[in-house]
Amino acid sequence: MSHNLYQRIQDALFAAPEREILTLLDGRAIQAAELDQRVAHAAFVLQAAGVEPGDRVSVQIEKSWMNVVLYLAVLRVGGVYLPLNTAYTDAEIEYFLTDAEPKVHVCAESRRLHAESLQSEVDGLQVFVLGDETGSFYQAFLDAQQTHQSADAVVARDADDLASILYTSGTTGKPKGAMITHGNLSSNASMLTEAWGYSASDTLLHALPLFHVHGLFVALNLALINGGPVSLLPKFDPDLVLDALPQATVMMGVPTYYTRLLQDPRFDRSVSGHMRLFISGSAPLLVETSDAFFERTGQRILERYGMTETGMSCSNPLDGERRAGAVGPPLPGVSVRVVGENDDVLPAGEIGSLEVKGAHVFKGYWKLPEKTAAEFKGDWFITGDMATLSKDGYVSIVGRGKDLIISGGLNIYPKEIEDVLNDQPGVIESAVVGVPHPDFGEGIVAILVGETALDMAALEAVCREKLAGFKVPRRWEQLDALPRNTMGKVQKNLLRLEYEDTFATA
Ligand code: MLC
Ligand code: AMP
Repeated sequence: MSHNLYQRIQDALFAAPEREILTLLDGRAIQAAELDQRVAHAAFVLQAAGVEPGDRVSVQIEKSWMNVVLYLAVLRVGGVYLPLNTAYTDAEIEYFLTDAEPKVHVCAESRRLHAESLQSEVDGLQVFVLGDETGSFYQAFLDAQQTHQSADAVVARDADDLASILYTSGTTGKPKGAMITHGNLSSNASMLTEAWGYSASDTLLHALPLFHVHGLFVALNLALINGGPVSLLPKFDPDLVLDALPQATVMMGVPTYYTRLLQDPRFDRSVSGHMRLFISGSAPLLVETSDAFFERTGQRILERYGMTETGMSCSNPLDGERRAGAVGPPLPGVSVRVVGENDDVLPAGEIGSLEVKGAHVFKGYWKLPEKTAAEFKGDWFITGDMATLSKDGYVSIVGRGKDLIISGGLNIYPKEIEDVLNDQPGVIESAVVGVPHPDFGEGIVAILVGETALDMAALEAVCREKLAGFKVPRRWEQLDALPRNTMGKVQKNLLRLEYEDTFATA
């Protein structure tokens, strides 16, 4: 039996071939059987480009129906899908492509020349362009459609075979490729189906980007393995969401989506009352946001918890108490434990490091066996999050063991920014911290020590050139020295306190 996730999706599509499975902003809709046919044509293009099972296909494009088709086509041919945030700079892309060595890279026309310049570094790399129904990949797809050329078979895959590599940064500063298997994706989608009562009669309002776990694997996979329609929005925008809500039953988002919706007086019970479920994740949902949402709509947002390496691990219940400030019990098939500094499993209520175990846990980091080994204890994966487990089995994320900022649901590792800053002339050292931000949850502050007065505008320009825009600090400060403890470690907690009001009125 093949464990290719696409096989499961195809079975669901064929169960109701005429169902409008993808509905688009311009009013067009793609029926289920038609989606499978388009996937087969795109798969033909990939195979014609030489993509074989196990080959990586990296993708940095704007969200569109063709992006969905491309993702599914990569699964269908047994390739490894490697999505990249559209905000990543050329410098960041160079790192990902030379590390992952894809056979095919698909990007926007504006990124083509840079991608082609990497062909000398990445053996056999082919570059395609895909815009909004434009570009060489789209043209090849249309040609395949017109000449009736398709890759009809879904390539057989084992549960342990790779379906995707998602890069996630780390405290060492360099992003690591998390290797995610067909079995990981399939088991996580099954868990969520059960936990959230998801079915073909749900319509998903899809406003998330398609290049991270949340939009791609939690949202899209869940809807598609159930054969449920997806209302595909190009991005999160309150106007678009309000237009799409009447047709939807389920919405997923990062907390920023919900705080922004709450700022819109049009968002009330009359537009949300019919919804079955609002789900939040990727960053902590503040109790005050959860309560304000409940007051406005009469519905409690269901908060869940996960990460790139594991997919989803915990969720508040569909029925039963959705506890604000907690992420709920582990999902079916997931085990969790909270451990102390001596590796002892802690009793209920005590704060410790959260570890998870289950079929959803990834296979390891791409080309980094030692790093992989360091983050596992046997089958237990060390999440790097600090948590408590209540007597009745609810997990609460209370902090991070890792030095991580989460802004608008996007992870930012301070080390990556500090490395860039520390390399600049005149900079002696730097510390980057996240402080409360009313829109993004956390906003970034850079604190520097310089040989002389530093030119912050110039430093910001360097960051913009090297790092995606969402990683660029929004406040810049110079100090004579960074606060350190007796061990010489920078006391970021003091810096966070000092600058905590920075964005209070943002
Ligand atoms: C954009 N900007 C951000 C930002 N997003 N700044 C900080 N944090 C963010 N998240 C900056 C841009 O750099 C730009 O600034 C300016 O905001 C406008 O850009 P934009 O693209 O027009 O912004 P906007 O559309 O408002 O996007 C904000 C957002 C988006 C919150 C809607 O970031 C978003 O959809 N976030 C979701 C991310 C996500 O999918 N996370 C899941 C990860 S998976 P400038 O100055 O550069 O021009 C995961 C696991 C799990 O964590 O559990 O799910
Ligand atoms: P990523 O590495 O991008 O997949 O981000 C995963 C991290 O996001 C987790 O390790 C947590 O720190 C954080 N996260 C995800 N969901 C939640 C949540 N509901 N509450 C708090 N933190 C969360």
